[in-house]
Amino acid sequence: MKVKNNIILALDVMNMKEATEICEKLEKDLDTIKIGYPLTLAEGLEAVSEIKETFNFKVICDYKVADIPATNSKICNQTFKAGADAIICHGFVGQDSVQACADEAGEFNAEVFLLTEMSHPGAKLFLQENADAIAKMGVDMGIKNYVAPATRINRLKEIREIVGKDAFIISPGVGKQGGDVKETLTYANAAIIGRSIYESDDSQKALKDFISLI
Ligand code: NUP
Repeated sequence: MKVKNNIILALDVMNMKEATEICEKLEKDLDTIKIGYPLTLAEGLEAVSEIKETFNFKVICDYKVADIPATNSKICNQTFKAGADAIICHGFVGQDSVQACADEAGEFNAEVFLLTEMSHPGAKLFLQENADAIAKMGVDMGIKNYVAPATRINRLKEIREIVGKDAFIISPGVGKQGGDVKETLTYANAAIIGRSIYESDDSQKALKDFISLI
């Protein structure tokens, strides 16, 4: 995946009106948007189709898919049918569940991002000790895209070492969660940034400020 200015906007607003206004303001400097449960549960999966129809954005659906393979297939099927270019799935559920997502993505010429370690403090409790194994599993499976934390640069670096230089890593946790954009992009291909941009009084300036730091 190619990401303009190496920044992906996490569009976690709760209605389409706000989502559209932000997209209009930022479309010159962005080409990739991440939509998660907040907007999807508020507005339905149509939020994905609407963004795809209105803007020239790639859309990554952050549904952290984490179910049995049969259910994962159905979740991915609906998401890709709505027009998503990629979906984020959890790795802790194991190879068969991730493979179900990858297979469905293959049917739609779409992509899967494998979530390794999450960015919030609570990820240290259970996820961190298994994150390297999750990343290794992804490599063994031929997964090319990963999500790894901007909040713990050493862990981002270690996960980069496991997945290799050709893998595509997107990294959440820049800004509000404390991660630094420049440092993050030393190891990640793109930073995912949400609240620091869309909660700003001047979201255009907030985005440009991040871009100027890169
Ligand atoms: O480990 C993760 N951390 C994280 O923050 C995996 C994620 N997918 N996210 C998402 O990235 C989170 O749900 C939100 O959509 C975005 C970060 O947003 P913000 O902290 O910049 O507002």
